[in-house]
Amino acid sequence: MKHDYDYDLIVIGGGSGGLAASKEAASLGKKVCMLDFVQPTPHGVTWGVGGTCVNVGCIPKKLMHHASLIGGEIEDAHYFGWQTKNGEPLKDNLKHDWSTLVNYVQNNIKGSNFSYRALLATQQVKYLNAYGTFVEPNKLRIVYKNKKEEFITSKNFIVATGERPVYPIDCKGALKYSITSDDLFSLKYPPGRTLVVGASYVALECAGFLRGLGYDVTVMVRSIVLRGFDRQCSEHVRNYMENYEHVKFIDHCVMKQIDELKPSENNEPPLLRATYRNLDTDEEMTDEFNTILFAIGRKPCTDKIGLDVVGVEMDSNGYIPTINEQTNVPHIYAIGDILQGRPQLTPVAIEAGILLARRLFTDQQINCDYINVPTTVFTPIEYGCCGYTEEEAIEKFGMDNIEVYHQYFTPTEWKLNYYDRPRKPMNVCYAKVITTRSNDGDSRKELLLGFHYVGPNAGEIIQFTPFPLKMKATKADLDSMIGIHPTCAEIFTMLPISKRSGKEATQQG
Ligand code: FAD
Ligand code: NA7
Repeated sequence: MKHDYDYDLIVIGGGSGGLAASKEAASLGKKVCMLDFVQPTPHGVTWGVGGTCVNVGCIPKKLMHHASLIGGEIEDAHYFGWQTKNGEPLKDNLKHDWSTLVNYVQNNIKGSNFSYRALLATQQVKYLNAYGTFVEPNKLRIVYKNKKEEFITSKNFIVATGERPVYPIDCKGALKYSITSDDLFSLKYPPGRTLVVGASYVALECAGFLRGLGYDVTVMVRSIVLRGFDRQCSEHVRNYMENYEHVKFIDHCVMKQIDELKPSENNEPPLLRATYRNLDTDEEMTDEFNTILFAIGRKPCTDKIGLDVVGVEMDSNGYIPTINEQTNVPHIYAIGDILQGRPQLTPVAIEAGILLARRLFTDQQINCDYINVPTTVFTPIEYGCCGYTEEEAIEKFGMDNIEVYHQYFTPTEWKLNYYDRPRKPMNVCYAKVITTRSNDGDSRKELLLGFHYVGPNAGEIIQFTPFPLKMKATKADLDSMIGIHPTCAEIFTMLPISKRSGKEATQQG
């Protein structure tokens, strides 16, 4: 039976994955509609097309991280001869203005929203700023901001609705008085004394840049920092933040209640009282903060879009299991953060979206490869990694069958006057390569398994490490590379010391 659908493809969600899939399908001559609608945060914050990455994720986060790094550079500038016209150190004449940063960041975001809309128009993607819900297998109800309702149909669907931050269910006052990363990047007032609840990468990144901008920051950790990342590197990041950036950490505690002592007025932050509980002792404690930011995880936006009506299977947390992005309902696909067990990163959503569109509408049948996806945590000392963590390698291959090569080092740029550089001490950067172990010590038989790097420009350095991992290169291949001197990346070309040898792994000289 022939059906007359409105579109060949409807994409629900205009974030990293949805935009990429829509544009690719349209470029292949298909009739495509992309829906994107942002539900406001409890504080009424909303944003334009582009999804999490561009509006409330990667981009504003990286800009604010960079703002904090600039402060660090200015602190050190006098060792390099820079001073004010009166001959004073720049750092003594430094003050950060939150509203200037927020304004520029928001202008940048609005520029991106505008260019996405323009690109969608030129690429013939029908963009609707409306919320979509399945009502039949091939039919959506769409609702615009003004509550106007329409129905549209399509032969194929891609669900790319992403995630939103969760609030705790057991902390009184959280919804009313606290914020999440969805509010932070457009916050009207300077955050002031801040409590960040949560210890994963969103939490530590926000804590890191706020501290770098000069705010007093405390992180509340329920169990461990950076669950899922290499333990040694995660602890290294935490220790750096604690010892050299003076971020405070409260361990084994959870929030119980937030009370407002003074509301926000005239762009000044409010004053809040946090009541929290120690999980070991059950002791209850209170402290005062201007801002309480919850970064305790994110929830997939899959529960209110009629997936149950059309029979799309989800797990108990709302993530969608797929085989090559196809759900159990053959004409409904899913990409991005809502996928079960896939890395939740922008380039992953983009790659999956583009390849899926090509598979749907051309003969090209290349699947998205979710293995060896590199990532970076943009904390004050950055951490980039790709491949196995040390724990995963031990679990998979056994302690006796892996080798861990490592080295602490100091970037050349950090060496001037190092004894007087509180945030850039000697040998605080770290590199680690995990390999399989050869019985006879022949590095040509040591297969590379994982790269870990803690130091400046981690994202730039770790970006190329999937390549040797995908090519199944060996430690000998790595050793045969000649470095670029003087750089941080060259550390990976000179890692002779294995943990097993017990030799000192700090760089001399
Ligand atoms: P999203 O980008 O979230 O887009 C989903 C869109 O669908 C949203 O606009 C949503 O409003 C819309 N939508 C939802 N339901 C409907 C509906 N029913 N109808 C219409 N529209 C709907 N990743 C990195 O790679 N690098 C980073 O440095 C990085 N930093 C991050 C920092 C933060 C603070 C956060 C929160 C995330 C970060 N990420 C980072 C993760 C990255 O942002 C996500 O992996 C990526 O945005 C996922 O893309 P997506 O297409 O799945 O969903
Ligand atoms: P994650 O990675 O799910 O981490 C959540 C963090 O919050 C983690 O440290 C949790 O600790 C902690 N958590 C969870 N619930 C609570 C409560 N109730 N109280 C205190 N602490 C809690 O979430 P993120 O938001 O950081 O990142 C999600 C994805 O978004 C990420 O993959 C990026 O791609 C973007 P735990 O270890 O469970 O004790």
